[in-house]
Amino acid sequence: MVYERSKEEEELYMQKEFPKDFLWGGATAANQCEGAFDVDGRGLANVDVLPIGKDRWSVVSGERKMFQFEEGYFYPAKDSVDFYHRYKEDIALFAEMGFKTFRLSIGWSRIFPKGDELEPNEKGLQFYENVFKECRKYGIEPLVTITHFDCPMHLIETYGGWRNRKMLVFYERLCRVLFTRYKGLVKYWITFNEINMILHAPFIGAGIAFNEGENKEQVKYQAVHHELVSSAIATKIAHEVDSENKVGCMLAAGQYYPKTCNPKDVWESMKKDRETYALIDVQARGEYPQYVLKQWERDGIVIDMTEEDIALLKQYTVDFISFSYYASRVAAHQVDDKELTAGNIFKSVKNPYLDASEWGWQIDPLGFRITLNTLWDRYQKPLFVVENGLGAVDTPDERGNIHDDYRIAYLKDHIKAMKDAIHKDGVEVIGYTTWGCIDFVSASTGEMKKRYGFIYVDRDNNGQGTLKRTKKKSFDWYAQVIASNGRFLE
Ligand code: BGP
Repeated sequence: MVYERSKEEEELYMQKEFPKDFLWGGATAANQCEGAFDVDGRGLANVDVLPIGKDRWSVVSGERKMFQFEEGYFYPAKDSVDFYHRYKEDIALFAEMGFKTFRLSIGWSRIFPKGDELEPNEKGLQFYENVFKECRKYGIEPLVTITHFDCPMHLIETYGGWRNRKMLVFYERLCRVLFTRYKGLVKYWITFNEINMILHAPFIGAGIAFNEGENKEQVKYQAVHHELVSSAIATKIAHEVDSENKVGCMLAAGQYYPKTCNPKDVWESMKKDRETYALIDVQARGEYPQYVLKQWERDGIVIDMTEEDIALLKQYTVDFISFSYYASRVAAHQVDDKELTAGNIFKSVKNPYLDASEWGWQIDPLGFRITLNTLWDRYQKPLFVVENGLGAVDTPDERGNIHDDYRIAYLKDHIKAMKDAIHKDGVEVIGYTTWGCIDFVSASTGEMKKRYGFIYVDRDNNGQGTLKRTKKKSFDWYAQVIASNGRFLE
């Protein structure tokens, strides 16, 4: 669906830029780009033992315990695209596009290989210090996700991951080390990537693998509580260590539309949206919303929560709200499986008014504007779009060039929609990092084939390839968008 505008809107649109210090850039995640899974002391992590193929989802969802590499499986994150050894080359390319910011995440088991050590692994700390200094060399502001699904396997096998309150100690230790070591190098932090993902993919959201017969909702929400308190503690420490620090929460967003005006469908879409926002309500407002407490009552969920927890949540709310947007979704009170389409982990009823990507993710730039407005209305805190992009099959032509006009079209329409949210709706947006600014491993499928980058990487789903980096057509296009601060969008 092309983002339509009236003539006068187009006129107004073309005159305006984005805010003066708007943070344009691109986003990555350690587990999807670094590779070097066992280099310089890095310990085994949950994100390493996710195989590509049909069994991946059972591991991601915590239904199947796969705590080690097993015969007969391929694990794409072991090497991925080797950002660990090639970060200088990659950051130079990001700088060539004019990035103002670069989003990356910390591999927890690089800093604490087992997770419960008292002292960090210096080689891990040195790696990220080198990366941040490389960014600053080009005037690029690092935007650091402390946990982008990573959890050391030792913490999972010994303590059960985030279901165990001891994780508050280990995560606080990690944060204190990061904030102290990188003071002056990093000031934008995100505590947990897509914290709502824990409700759908608990093994990557919270290092949870379920035991036979246990109450999964009880386990998930207790783990959620531990992460929310940890996020508040991280916010407290970040501000104590450096008053310059800005801490954000992060959710996988995308407005739910009711399938019809039947009040039952509208109610269903409101419930699904609340599922998306519930945890952010806590991180942004400082307390659990009544609808969550009532749901726990109905479902017999009893959370171990102390007075101190409640006080921490209340006092240390976030400075900004960051989120991923790929697609809007559709909810209905009665759903027939054949109506469903794919989406970022969450299934959605197919929207007949929208086109979809090759992976079935619906393309809805106006939905992006709607989601921006909903989040702004709900929280009235600065918004940071930290993931938006199109996963597509990019095929080099006979000369090795990639003509990803489809990706340019997707990004152009979404940036236009974001611009309207800012200039016509008054939404405060501080930055935009496209997802997967360089090709690497897909989180949901483990594929290399599902490419998001402005930079093509020669590697296939089986790990074959030279890892050679090649600029796509969208590389120069995005460089112009940034250079013109959003005026150029043709
Ligand atoms: C989000 C994750 C990212 C990224 C993105 C795209 O859930 O925060 O890690 O992977 O989804 O999804 P995919 O890689 O499955 O196409």
